[in-house]
Amino acid sequence: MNAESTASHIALLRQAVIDGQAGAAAAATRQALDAGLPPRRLVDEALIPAMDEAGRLFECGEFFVPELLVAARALKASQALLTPLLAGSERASAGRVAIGTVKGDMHDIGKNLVVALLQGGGFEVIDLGADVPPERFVAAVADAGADIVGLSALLTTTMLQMKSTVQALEQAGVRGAVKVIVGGAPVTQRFADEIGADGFADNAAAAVALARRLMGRPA
Ligand code: B1M
Repeated sequence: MNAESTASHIALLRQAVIDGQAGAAAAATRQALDAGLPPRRLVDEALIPAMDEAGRLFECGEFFVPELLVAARALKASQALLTPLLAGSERASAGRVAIGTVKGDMHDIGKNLVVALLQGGGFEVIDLGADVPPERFVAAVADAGADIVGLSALLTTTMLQMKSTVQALEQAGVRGAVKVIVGGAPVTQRFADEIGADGFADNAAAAVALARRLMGRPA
């Protein structure tokens, strides 16, 4: 496929997401995959830039929450087709990760990408969803034996829940049994250090490399 055709597949998908057209986003994804574009390229060059653009339009007052919601729905229509391809077929053996977006926070697109790539990296993933209170993370360690807890937050207000979750793990006496990794747009390495997390990753691929390192495996 030539560069022009690749660019046009990517532009079509990106625009369908920004416009909140779920059907068009799914169709553009299928066409791009049929044309041989790798799923990771569609995520990195169409889906993430589309949400960044939606965020920019929201910030400058051209988009409101309903537009963000339909854009997110369109992205998920594409993501549903890409996730099984990203997750691959490697047998889960690298470790067990319980992951969720913290309490009060409904943003789950980035977390879902981290889930897909962790699965692709051979991890068994317990996806707790969004708006997850600290006690559910504690239960995932105490009852389900998670080796790693993954916390995602997209709001400067909810990232404080990461600290509450680390404290809840300490209070439940299970902090020593688990590694905590954190990520999401407002989260930084400095914040991760401040709250006593074991690691920070600023994108989904880096989260997999970090999880592997924490499990004593080569990244
Ligand atoms: Co909201 N929202 N939103 N939103 N939203 C942001 C985050 C915001 C930056 C937009 C803006 O103002 N420019 C802003 C936050 C401001 C702040 O706190 N400083 C904001 C706001 C204000 C809000 C509301 C308060 C709006 C309102 O109601 N007035 C509200 C809050 C609702 C709530 O959660 N309680 C709200 C609602 C929503 C929707 C529901 C409409 C929708 C979410 C739909 C969904 O997720 N199901 C939405 C969206 C879509 C966005 C933007 C536009 C896009 C987020 C996204 O999906 N990015 C966002 C603006 C932006 O980020 N550009 C915005 C793409 C995604 C792939 O990236 O999630 O960063 P990201 O994930 C990356 C990395 O961060 C990392 O890997 C991922 C892949 O590379 N990563 C991890 C993520 N988690 C990780 C965990 C790890 C490791 C890495 O380890 C465990």
